Amino acid sequence: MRTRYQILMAIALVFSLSVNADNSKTPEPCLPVPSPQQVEWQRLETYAFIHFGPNTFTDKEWGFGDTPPEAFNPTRLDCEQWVQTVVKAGMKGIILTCKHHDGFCLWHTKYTDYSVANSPFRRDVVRELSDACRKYGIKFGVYLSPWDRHQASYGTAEYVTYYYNQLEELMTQYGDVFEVWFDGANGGDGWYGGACEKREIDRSTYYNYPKAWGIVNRLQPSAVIFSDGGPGCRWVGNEKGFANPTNWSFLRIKEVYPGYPQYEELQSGHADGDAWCASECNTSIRPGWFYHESEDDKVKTVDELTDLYYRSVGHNGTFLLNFPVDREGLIHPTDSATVVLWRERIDHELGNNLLVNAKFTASDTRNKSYSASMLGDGKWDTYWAASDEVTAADIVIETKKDVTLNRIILQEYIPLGQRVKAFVIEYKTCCGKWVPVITDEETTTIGYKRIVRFAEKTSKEWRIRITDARACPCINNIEGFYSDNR
Ligand code: FUL
Repeated sequence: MRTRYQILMAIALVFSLSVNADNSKTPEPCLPVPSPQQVEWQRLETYAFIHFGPNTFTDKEWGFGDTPPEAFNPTRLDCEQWVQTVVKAGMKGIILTCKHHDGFCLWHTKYTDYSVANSPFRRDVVRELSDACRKYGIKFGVYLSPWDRHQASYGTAEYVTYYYNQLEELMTQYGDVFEVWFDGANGGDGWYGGACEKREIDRSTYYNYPKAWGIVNRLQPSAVIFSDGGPGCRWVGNEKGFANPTNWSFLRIKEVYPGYPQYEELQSGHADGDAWCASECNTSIRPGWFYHESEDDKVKTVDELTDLYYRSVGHNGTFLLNFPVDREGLIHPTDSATVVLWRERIDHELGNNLLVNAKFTASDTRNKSYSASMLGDGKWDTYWAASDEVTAADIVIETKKDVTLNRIILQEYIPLGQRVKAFVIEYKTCCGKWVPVITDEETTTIGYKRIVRFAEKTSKEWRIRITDARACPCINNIEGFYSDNR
């Protein structure tokens, strides 16, 4: 039995909704919302990682910091070859391990002798890569390992100052930086400088990350800061390159820090998070992050990479694919050939939008500026929106002739937040019945981009039923494709 109080509250709620709803206006943002930098970052969709350093020459993944600089001696290093490969693979930026856990610096830093400047190679790799990125019009990003197994001061306050100084060098001397990577593998125990010695640090406080992030914000205001818990973007909680189909771009931001133990949560984000922090799905094209000759025949296949694209970009994340540069200083030919073929595959699968001339109508439309016809116009900043009080609505798509589809792309207009909680894709059968398509993934969140693969169906009428949302849905794009690769 409802109490009189509950009934009065329900009436008050309905009344206040109808008083506040003003459907002649732009929808109110549904908090949390992304910053303009976060939106631009997510629209990059795919970009590359490069792991390169002494480990390349010693066949290790985690160097102890005791490899002499003489070991670093690539014979044909060519950053333009890296960038050209990445550009051909349709990726929009490169993040370089300027310093990995072994502490060796790939730039001419004034704070340590342990750098390329004292190797036979001598050249400043960070300079050459950042110049090449500018030349070819792609973005440059920085990975600077907080953990350092070379510096004798590691574990003391002196090291943290050293770390900030290095960050400052990288943020001021190499032009614009689009992303800065704060690795969650940030030390505590193990080998240092070749000695088996433990230095306990408290991962959540030692590095004073807010201070480091302040340096980035001051010197590179448009850079997005990556760590397990953002603040710009978050690790996705695995190193396999995928996000869960249900993927919120939110975190309970105060709970998560680099090295956060409950990292599996990051695969879906926090549905009740209070800050915008979308996921970046990182993985390597080979089993290791660094080059090992023994992995030359273990490069991921085009099929595997394509699947990961659907489960990263197509699950509301970005895709950060690593290339272990080899001992010559080049991206290995197998890796570069594979990644270029991968992009051709994606363009083949998602290049021909069969809904481009379709008619879109919606069961509810906020006002004529937000008409469903916007859904097919290919523009980023026009969108269909429902009325304020509507959190479930249908979009019907009609094509002139029958089309066969097995992929649908849906996008929310994220500057106003991530809203959709559940949806269903349907097609109309020849006897006029709406039937859901068969997919093995849950159809819950959409976010910046959701790509649903399903068993192919042929129809002239399709329907996207948004069955639940945090606020009135705002969708800016719907596309449909047929791929002969099921
Ligand atoms: C991890 C590191 O420990 C690996 O060596 C690699 O750099 C990967 C991208 O992040 O946390």
